[in-house]
Amino acid sequence: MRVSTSPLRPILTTTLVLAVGWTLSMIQPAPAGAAASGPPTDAAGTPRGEVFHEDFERAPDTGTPMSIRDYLGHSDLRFDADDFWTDRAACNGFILSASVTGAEPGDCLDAASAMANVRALAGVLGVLNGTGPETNSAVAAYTQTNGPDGAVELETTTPIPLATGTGRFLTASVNVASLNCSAAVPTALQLALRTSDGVEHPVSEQAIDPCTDDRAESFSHGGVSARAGHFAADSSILIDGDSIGVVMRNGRGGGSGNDHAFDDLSIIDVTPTLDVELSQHTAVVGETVRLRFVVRNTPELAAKAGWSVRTVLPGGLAVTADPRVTTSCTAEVTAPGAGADIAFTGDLAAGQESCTIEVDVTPVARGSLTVAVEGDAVRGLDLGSQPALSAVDRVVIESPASGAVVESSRPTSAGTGEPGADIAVRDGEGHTLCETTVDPAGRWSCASTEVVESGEAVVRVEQTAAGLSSTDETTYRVLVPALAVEGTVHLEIQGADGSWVPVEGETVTIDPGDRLRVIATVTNTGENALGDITLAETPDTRLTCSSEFIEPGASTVCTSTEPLVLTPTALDHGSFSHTFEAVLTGYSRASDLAPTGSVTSAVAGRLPLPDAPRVSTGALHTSLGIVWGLAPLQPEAPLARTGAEVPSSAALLISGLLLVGATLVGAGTRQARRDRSRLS
Ligand SMILES: [Ca+2]
Ligand SMILES: [Ca+2]
Repeated sequence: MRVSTSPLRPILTTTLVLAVGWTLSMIQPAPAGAAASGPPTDAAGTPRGEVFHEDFERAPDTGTPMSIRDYLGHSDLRFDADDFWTDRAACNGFILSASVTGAEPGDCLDAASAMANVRALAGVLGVLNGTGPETNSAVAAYTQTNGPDGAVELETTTPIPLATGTGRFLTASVNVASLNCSAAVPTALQLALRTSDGVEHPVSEQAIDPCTDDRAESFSHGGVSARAGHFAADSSILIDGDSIGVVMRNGRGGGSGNDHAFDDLSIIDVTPTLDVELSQHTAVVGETVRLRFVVRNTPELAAKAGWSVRTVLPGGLAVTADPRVTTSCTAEVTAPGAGADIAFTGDLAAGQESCTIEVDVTPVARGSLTVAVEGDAVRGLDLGSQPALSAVDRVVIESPASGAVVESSRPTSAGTGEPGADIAVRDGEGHTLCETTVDPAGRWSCASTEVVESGEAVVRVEQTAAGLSSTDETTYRVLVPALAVEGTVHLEIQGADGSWVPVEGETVTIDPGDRLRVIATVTNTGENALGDITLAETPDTRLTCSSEFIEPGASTVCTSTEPLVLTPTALDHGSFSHTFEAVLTGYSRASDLAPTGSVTSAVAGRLPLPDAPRVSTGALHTSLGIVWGLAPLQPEAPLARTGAEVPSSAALLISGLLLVGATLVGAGTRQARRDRSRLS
C-alpha cells in the first residue's frame, strides 16, 4: 500500500476499470431497504464513484438514541470518536431519527429543545437525501458543552476494503445540517482518509460549514429551519492501497453554536478522466497537428495532485522539433522534440474543471492511427476519448530535380503522393501545365500540355487529397531543343518510254497516263539530330525515305514508290494538289549537359550527337506541298497531250517548327485552254 503524489511513478498494475460518467446522483444514498442489504464497498450495483457509504440506518427508529460507539455498520463496520464527540450529555455522537422520541437521562443535558432540534436536523437530512424526514437516522452533534478544537468527530475503526485498483484518487463527503448560524462558534468539519499504515491524510483544505457554504440550502422540518447540504471535501489523495478509513474532525470544539447533525458519510473515487484530442482528424504527412491531453475533473471539483502520463506516440506520429508545449494547470511536461515519448505530471486545483496539456505532433507516414494511451501509461487517471488520425502522403516532385536542365519544350513532371489524389502541375505564374491523379503505387507523372520557353522555370505541384492541399515546388532550367529542317521537292515524269524526266525549267509536257513521282529531300538544319520520320501524304505515293535518322547538316531523301498516274479523271478537275507532312523527332545527348550548364551557351553551341537516338525531345511538324493548276478540260473530251506548261520551280523551302503549307500554282491557265481548243 502506498499513497503517492510524486510524478511519473512507474505503474505496476495494468488492469484499470474505467470509471465513466461519475455524477452527483451516484453519491445519493440508495433507498433504505437496498442500502441495508448491500455491502459497504464497491460491489456490483454500487455506483463506481462510491467506495464507502454509511447512512446510519442500522440504528433503530424507536427507543433511545444509539451511541455511534455501539453502532455496527455494513459488514459490522465500527466507528469511534473523541470522547467529547461521543458525549451524550453534550448531545453529541448518538444516532437518532425524528421518530426516536425516547432519551436516556442526561442526554443533551436533558434539554428538550436540544433533543428536538437534533431530531429536526435528522429530518432535514432525510429531506436532503430523499429518504424521508421521519425515519432518516443521522448523528447528533449539538455541542451542549465545550470540547477541544480539532478532535475526531467520527472515524471508522474497521478497515474498509478497497477494490478500486491502484492509482485512484479518493476523497470523502458528508451531508450536514446546521442550526443557529448566527452563534459564535461555527462548524468546521475536516475530512481525512486514513491509510492502512495509520496515517491520516487530510482531504479538506477548507473546512465544511453549512452556515456559510455556497452548496448549502435552507430546509425546514418540524418547524425548525436549517442550512443543509451535501459536501464533498475539496481535496483528495492518490492511493494504491487495498484498504482505507475515513476520519472527520471538527476544527472547533466550542459549544456556543456549532449545532449540527450529519449523515451519509462516504468515501468516493474521484479519479479524473484523461481525454486525448487532436486539432484535426486528417492531416498531410509533415503537417503540424495539435495533440491535447485534457484531464477532466470529476463534478465535485476536488483538488487532484500528482496524476501522470508516460506514453509513447503510435508509429506514424512524432513530436515536432519544436513541440510548443503548453499547460493550463500546474504541470511538468517532457516531450523531446522529434521523439515519440510524452510524459507529464500535474495537479488540478480545487474548483478546476480541467487541465489541458498541448504538444505539437506531426504524422510521419501515411495511414490511419489511433492515439491510444494504454492503461499502464497513466496514473491517477481514467482513460476517456482517444482520437484517430488519418494521414495522407504529401506531394513530392522527384522530376525535374531542383536545378536540373530539362531539354524539352514540354517537360514532364513526376513524383510521389497520396494514391488517388488529384494533381495539378503549374508554372511559376500559376498557369496549369498538366493535371493527373496519383496511381495506387503512390506515383504520378504528366507532361506539360503547354510549351515552355528556355530559361529558368518553376514547377509548382498541388495535390488535393481528403480535402487537404499539399504542395511542392522546384526550380529548374528548360532547354528547348533547336530543331529545324529545310526541304526541297522535285518532280519527275515518267514518259511512255519508261524514262524518268525531271520537271525542270518553266514548263513540262504531260500526257494522260504519264506517271509522276515525288522526290523530297529533308535536310536537318537545326542543332539536334532528327529521327522517327513519319509521312502523311495526299494522294499517297508511298513516299519512302533513305533514312529515318538525320544528323544535323544531313539529309534524307524520300521518293514515291507508287507514282501517281495522271489519269484523265485526275486531270479533269483542272487542278489537284499533292501534299505531304513530315513529322520528325529531335534528338540530342541530353545527359551530357551539365546539370547547371548555361542555356545560352548551350544554345549557341552545337549539341553533341548521340551514338543512337535515345531521348525524345519533342515533335517537329513540317509540310511540303504542291498544287497543280491545270486548265479545265471538257468532261467528254478525250485526254490528250496538252503540252500545258507546269511551273518547274518545284523547290520548296521549309523551316521552323510551324506547319508550313507551300503551294505551287500552275501558271498556264491560258495556255492550257488554248491547248484544249486545239485538241478538241
Ligand atoms: Ca441516514
Ligand atoms: Ca452547541
